[in-house]
Amino acid sequence: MFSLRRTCGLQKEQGHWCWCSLLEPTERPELFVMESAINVLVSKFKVYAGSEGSSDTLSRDEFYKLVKAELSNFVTDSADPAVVDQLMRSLDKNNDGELNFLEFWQLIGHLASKHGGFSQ
Ligand SMILES: [Ca+2]
Ligand SMILES: [Ca+2]
Repeated sequence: MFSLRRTCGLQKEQGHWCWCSLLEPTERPELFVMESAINVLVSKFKVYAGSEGSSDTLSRDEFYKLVKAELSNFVTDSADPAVVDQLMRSLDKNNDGELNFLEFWQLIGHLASKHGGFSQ
């Protein structure tokens, strides 16, 4: 399994050398899988954050929907609004009532660590 990496380089096109972007094969499947995982997290965040108010942050309702639909196996009592409220307050470091991506990312780190059996 391999992926394609975009680089810049000199390439001969129609008899002339030009500076173009090239696609090169790279054999780094592990990195590719991790990059895909990051892509999924970012695009899911954007989908939920984009439903109301600022598209860069999750409102309480957006966060509630995301947790319920996407993280219900990892977040205990994810259907309980009080639990999700408490969780949101613990992540909302600047206390603006919204979660930006980095505030949200703390939850992913915490869940991943717990899932992997690492000490907290
Ligand atoms: Ca939003
Ligand atoms: Ca915030």
